[in-house]
Amino acid sequence: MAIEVKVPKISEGVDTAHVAEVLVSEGDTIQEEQFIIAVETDKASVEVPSSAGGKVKEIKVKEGDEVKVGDVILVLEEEESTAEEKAEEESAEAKEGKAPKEKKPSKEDKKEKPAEVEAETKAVKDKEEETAESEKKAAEPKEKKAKPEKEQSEKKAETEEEEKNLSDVPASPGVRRLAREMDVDIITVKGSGPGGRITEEDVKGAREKEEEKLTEAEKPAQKAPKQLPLSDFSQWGVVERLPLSRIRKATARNTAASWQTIPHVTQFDEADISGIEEYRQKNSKKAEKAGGKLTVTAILVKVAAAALQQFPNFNASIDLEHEEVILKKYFHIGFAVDTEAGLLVPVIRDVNRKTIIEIATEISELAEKARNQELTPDEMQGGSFVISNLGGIGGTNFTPIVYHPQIAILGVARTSIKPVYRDEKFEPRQILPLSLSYDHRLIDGADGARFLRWICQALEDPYKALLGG
Ligand code: CAO
Repeated sequence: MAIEVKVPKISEGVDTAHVAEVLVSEGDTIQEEQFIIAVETDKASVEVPSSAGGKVKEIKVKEGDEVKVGDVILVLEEEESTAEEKAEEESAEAKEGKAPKEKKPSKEDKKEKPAEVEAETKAVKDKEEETAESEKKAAEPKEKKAKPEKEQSEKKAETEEEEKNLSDVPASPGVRRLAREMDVDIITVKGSGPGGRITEEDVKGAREKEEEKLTEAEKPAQKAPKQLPLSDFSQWGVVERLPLSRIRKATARNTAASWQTIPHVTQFDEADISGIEEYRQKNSKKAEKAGGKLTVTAILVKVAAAALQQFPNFNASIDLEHEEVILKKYFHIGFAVDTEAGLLVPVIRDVNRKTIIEIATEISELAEKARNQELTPDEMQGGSFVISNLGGIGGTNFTPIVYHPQIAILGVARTSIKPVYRDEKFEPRQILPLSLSYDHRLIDGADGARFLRWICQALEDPYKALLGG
């Protein structure tokens, strides 16, 4: 069902405002009370909360628009299972005297979700699980559900009060956002700006005061702020603030979640690809005829799929919640594409069933689509391993970040000609530097080294790989 979220009454005697910032994007799933736009009036800057939760289907306003009370801000699609339904279920269970069930993954849950969603969901779950409190909570719902109506009306009154108070707080949307990010209750902050306006410095000061109050034992348990405080750079020179693009925001979220939750190790090795280079030259025309370009990336995609077949733990995900390893019996490989809009990772499916020429053609098509921002979400989902080739640009090596919920990623640096001692003499050979970053929770160092060595040997002696060596 579609729900329209409209501009609420902003403050006494004010009917119109300018949209200063749109805080959500189409496709986002938002909660009731989540801030969706920031508006500015002659009197104040206010962040407007959503009157309902659901998936954002359409955003009807943009920055700079003038809006008036009652205008539609966005259209939501109601989520299938609302929080209320879940609460009812839990309440029914509590009535029957059952402890709330551990939520079993549904069919939908089991489907591979985009890494972005999974990374966020997992990070939240991990935090919840880490506290011993969560176990205690499992025994509590019965008592809590005994007075739901009273609680609901109290909560509503609290929210209304908060909303009213928030709209009175003299602070810009940027300062409000900083307060949220730093977990500072902006209502309690005393403004030092003109007319009592709250500045960034006031928020940072309030955060510092909060932290000073904590005992050493309490400090580690605090929620880490999304970012460390920033200075006012304009004190040292001219600065410009630009909004982060959607892709940049997703990359920032994903890489940070991966970095924080996956204990990374990176293994380095080198492959002599002189033979592969000969093969590439010989077959380049054939690939061109098929509409592709026979690059080292295409060959690596094929070799990586063969390596994943040999080492199933690398074609996996780790599920700590259920204490299981999920082995994937499919071989879908993503490859990083550098685009003007940012990093995108399209996925080639069933690589084990495709020829190198087919893979080369698909890489050319998907890379082109990525650069034109024409990839569909489906074309970026379901990968179980990623190859990131920076060799066309340069570099001797690098440490890629694992693409959560995968287990490993292969980094490819620039091929160079090096003297290699063979048959009692030095020969100029084409050497490809490779790096493998992997999740140490599932992969031990020896296995990481074996996996990467296997890839190097398959590049140096493809027949061995074909024969299952
Ligand atoms: N060493 C030396 N040269 C290399 C190379 C390597 N490892 N990899 C590619 N090249 C060369 C190619 O042979 C080609 O040379 P010619 O133009 O002379 O034929 C040139 O670099 C450009 O390659 P390409 O881009 O046409 O094709 P590709 O299949 O090698 O790469 C793609 C495709 C999509 C991987 C690449 O264009 C790209 O976007 N790379 C960046 C990936 C990235 O951003 N990774 C970082 C992610 S963050 O971890």
